[in-house]
Amino acid sequence: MTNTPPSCDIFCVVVDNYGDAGVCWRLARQLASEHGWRVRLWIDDLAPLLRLAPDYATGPVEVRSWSKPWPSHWPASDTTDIVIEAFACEPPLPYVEAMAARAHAPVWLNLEYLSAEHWVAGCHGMASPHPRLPLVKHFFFPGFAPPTGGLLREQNYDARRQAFDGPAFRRELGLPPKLPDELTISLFSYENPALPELQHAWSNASRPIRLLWPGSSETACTIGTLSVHPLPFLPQVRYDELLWACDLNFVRGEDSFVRAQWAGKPFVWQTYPQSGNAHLTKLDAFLAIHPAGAQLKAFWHAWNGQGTPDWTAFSAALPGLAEPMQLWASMLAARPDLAGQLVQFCIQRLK
Ligand code: TRH
Repeated sequence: MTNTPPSCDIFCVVVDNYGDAGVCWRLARQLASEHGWRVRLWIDDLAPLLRLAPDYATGPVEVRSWSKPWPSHWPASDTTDIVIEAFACEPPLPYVEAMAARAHAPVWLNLEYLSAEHWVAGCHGMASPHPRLPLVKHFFFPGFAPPTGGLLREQNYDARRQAFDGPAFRRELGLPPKLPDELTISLFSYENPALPELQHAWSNASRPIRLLWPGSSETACTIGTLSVHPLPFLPQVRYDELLWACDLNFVRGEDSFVRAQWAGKPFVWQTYPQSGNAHLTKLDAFLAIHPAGAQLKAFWHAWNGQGTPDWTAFSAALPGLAEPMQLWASMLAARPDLAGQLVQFCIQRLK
C-alpha cells in the first residue's frame, strides 16, 4: 500500500429511529477526522442524519444518498479499500461484484449491534467467506470488554466535557438556573407504559424535579414538584451536553445508552424492544457486568416492562450511584475505542 490514506465506504440502512444513522455518522466522522481516512457514508434516508448533524454537508465525511435501485453495473475503480456495512445491511450486489473485481479485495466489515452478552467476545472478528465471490467479510462487534471491538468515543470527548458551561447551556435552551435542590432529568425513551406512573411520582417528590425532554411534542407544564420542559431534538454533539447537564438520564437503544455511560451520571436504559423478549436478555447481560447492576436492577426492569417503577426507592439510591457510574466510565475510557480498534483491524489486513 502507498502512503495515501485508506478510502472507506460505509453503508447504512435506516431501519427506524435515529440509532442506525447515529452510530454510522459517529463512526464515519471519527474515521475521517481522527484517522484521516477518506470516508463516504451511503445512507438510504437523509432525514435522521439532518437532525443528528444539521451541518453534515460541511465535512469531513462525504455523505451520499443510497438511492434504490442501485445502478446495475458499478466500476471497481469506484469501490474503496475498506467497506463497512452497518448492522448487516448488505451493500448492493453490483457494488459487491465490483469489490471482487479489484486487484486487492477490500477489507469488508459488518459492524454489529452492541450487546454485553457473553457470546459476543467469541464472535468478534469472525470471518465469513462469500459463497460465490473471492471476498471475506469479518464481523466487528462493539462491546464493553476485550476482546470485543470496544465503544465509540471521540478523542476530544474529555476536552469538550471540561469546556462545558452548564449555566450557559441552560440559558441557551431557555431554562431557568438550577435550583439548589433540583434534580434535573433528561428523558429519551420509546413509548413506555410506566411513564405516567413515574410522572405522578415526580409531581409528588421530596424535591423539585426538572424534566428535560428532547424531541417531545408535549407542552411545557408544572405539576406539583415536577416541571416539564420539552426541548427540540438536539444535534448529536449537543445531546452530550444535555447528558452532562442532568443528574439522571433516561436513554434507550444503543448510541444514547453509550453516551450516558460516558457522561458518568446515573442513567436508566430502555432497551430496543425485540421479539421473544431478547431485549431483556440484553438488559440483564449489561446489569451483570455493571458495578451498580444490583442497585439498578429493579428500577430498570420496571422501566422495561417488568413491574412498576418504585421512584422512592430509586431516588434514595441515587447518591450511592454517582461513584460506580464514574468508575465505570473511567474503566471503559481506559480501553481502546471502537474507531481506533477498527482502524488497527483493517490496517493488519490491508496489504
Ligand atoms: O433512536 P434509537 O431508538 O435508535 C435505535 C434504532 O431503534 C435502531 O433501529 C436500533 O438499531 C438501535 O436503536 C439499537 O436510539 P439510539 O441508539 O440511542 O440513537 C439515538 C441517537 O439520537 C443517538 O445518536 C443520540 C441521538 N440524539 C440526538 O442527537 N439528539 C437528541 O435530542 C436525542 C434525544 C438523541
